[in-house]
Amino acid sequence: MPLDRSLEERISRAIIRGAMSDWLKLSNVDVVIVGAGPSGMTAAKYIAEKELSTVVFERRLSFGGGIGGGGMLFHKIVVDESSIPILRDFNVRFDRDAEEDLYVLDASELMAKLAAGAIDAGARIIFGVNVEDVIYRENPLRIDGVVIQWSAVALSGLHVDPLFVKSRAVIDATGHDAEVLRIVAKKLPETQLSIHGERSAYSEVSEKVVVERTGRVLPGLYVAGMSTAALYGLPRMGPIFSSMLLSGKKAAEAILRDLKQNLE
Ligand code: 48F
Repeated sequence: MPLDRSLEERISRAIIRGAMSDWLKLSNVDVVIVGAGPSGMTAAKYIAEKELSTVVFERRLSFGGGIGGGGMLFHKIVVDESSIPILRDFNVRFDRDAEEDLYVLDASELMAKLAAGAIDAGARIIFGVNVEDVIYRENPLRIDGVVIQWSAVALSGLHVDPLFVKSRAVIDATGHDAEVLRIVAKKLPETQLSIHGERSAYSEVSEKVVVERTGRVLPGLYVAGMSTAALYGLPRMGPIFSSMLLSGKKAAEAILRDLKQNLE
């Protein structure tokens, strides 16, 4: 090794080598999760801990999605008891509300620990990457991966061709806009997918039906979190997060089941 390399040169070489080594592995993974919000990070942990290669692409430079804003910027969110086992899996602390049958937790702790849980299970969370399209195959039709671009390029408006990531399953965990599903509905009309758009708030119903409808949308394509409400025209629920955690876990279970079947 030349001894005369400056620290600046060595910094660059280490970053480039580390990134390229990771990206070579990321070009073909078992599962791509789009969006590092609560549903995406929950799904990531439960998939990755079963030894499937799992990457979460997040267009922002931070994880958490809608968690960080708490309830109208108050730093708390709530859950009901249905998601307590998931909070325990991620080691998230919570308090029972003094009067209501609800549990209260810090938004910052939930963000940090969902991310830590996913990463410790072996998932990669890659920031600053926008998923702008999917890869598909025909006869039979299936989603075969995603098309990605740096968020900074998307924001710049420059015409730069993207790159591809092949995967056996893709989860749309992009939240209220259901971005991946919208692209598929528009560009692959033969899927007959239509996005109904989420309805106004009805938390009690929404918390149940979002979880019920979570799962496979097409071969290779799954939905979790608020994308589910957007897809099926379900009501929103506001800053109660049980359904986001349960939905992420349910999407993970659906993928684990389907991918296991494919291997048999
Ligand atoms: O919105 P978000 O938190 O989705 P979620 O998991 O949870 C919803 C709740 O936060 C809350 C709620 C529940 O009570 O109503 O809003 O359904 O996280 C979605 C993440 O996906 C990223 C986005 O930046 C956010 O962090 N995202 C969205 N579109 C893309 C994307 C895209 N095309 N490529 C990459 N990341």
